Amino acid sequence: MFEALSDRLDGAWKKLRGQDKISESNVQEALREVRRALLEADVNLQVVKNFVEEVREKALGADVVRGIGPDQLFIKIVHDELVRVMGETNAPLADANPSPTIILLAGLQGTGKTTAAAKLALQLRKQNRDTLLVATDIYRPAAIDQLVTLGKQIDVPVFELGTEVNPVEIARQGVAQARADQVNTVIIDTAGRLQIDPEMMAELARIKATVQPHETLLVVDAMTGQEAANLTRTFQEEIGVTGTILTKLDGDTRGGAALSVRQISGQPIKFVGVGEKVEALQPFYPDGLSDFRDGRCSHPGRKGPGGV
Ligand SMILES: Nc1nc2c(ncn2[C@@H]2O[C@H](COP(=O)(O)OP(=O)(O)OP(=O)(O)O)[C@@H](O)[C@H]2O)c(=O)[nH]1
Ligand SMILES: [Mg+2]
Repeated sequence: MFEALSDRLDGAWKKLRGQDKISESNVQEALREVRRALLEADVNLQVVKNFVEEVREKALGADVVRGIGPDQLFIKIVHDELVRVMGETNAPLADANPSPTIILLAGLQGTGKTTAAAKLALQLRKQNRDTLLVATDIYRPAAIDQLVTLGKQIDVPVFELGTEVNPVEIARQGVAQARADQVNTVIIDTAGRLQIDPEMMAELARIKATVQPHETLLVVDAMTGQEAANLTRTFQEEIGVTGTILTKLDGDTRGGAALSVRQISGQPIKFVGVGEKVEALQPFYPDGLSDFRDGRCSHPGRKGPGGV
């Protein structure tokens, strides 16, 4: 995901190669390259500013270690800062006791909520967790059918009450059903809107207040770029999220949304979507994200599933 970013970051290391130490003046140029690389990767401007400032302080305060050039030291500082911002390890999904674990999916239109609901159910099955999917999108005519079809495909039941019942009520009854059936996890799919819209937010807030989910996951399309930061902020302020699912990372994305979304929400990215198929969801491992491609970074970053 960050391949393009690490390519661009190469320019930053070059600024320090051959120097004998990191100084105010040479770090300035390297930082300018870092800033440019992040902006070109579509990381939000404010997030970039904070990031660069942190790296500057750490770079200037770093002790010189014999045998390690300033460029390598700088790579390590940038790497560590990326890992610090993104979190150290994978953040697992809640597993409530007593069950069911209640998961609410939220996000703008077309970001991949309905697909993610099915993908998540499939993931959970691998952990022997059975699920009930709940269809509350009564606004788009084919939305309920879409979830029902996905449910059939993966053999997971879907709770729906048609399009004439209020989404809050559908969610409430869906959770009651999961409880009665002693299902491990209930995943509530919700309607998306083109833009942040007060009605959508109010409805989501009502669903959340009613079902009291253990997880409220914001589904963000990685292609959203700069805007990802603003919408994350709004969802976080108005609804409150416990994590995000970043979708469409298989596309031509510059990956910067990951950094923005993580920083602004203050919550972990729990999964990434890497394709249209129901299998195409991976737990997100932040410590793998900044393995710089040319291998000069010695961090033993994890290249597991989702190691990007
Ligand atoms: N390439 C790719 N496509 C994806 C991914 N996730 C979802 N999609 C596609 O994105 C489109 C929208 O996905 P949906 O799951 O319907 O999105 P949604 O958020 O439920 O949309 P609304 O219900 O209209 O708000 C579909 O064509 C999906 O196949 C992904 O990770 N990669
Ligand atoms: Mg949908």
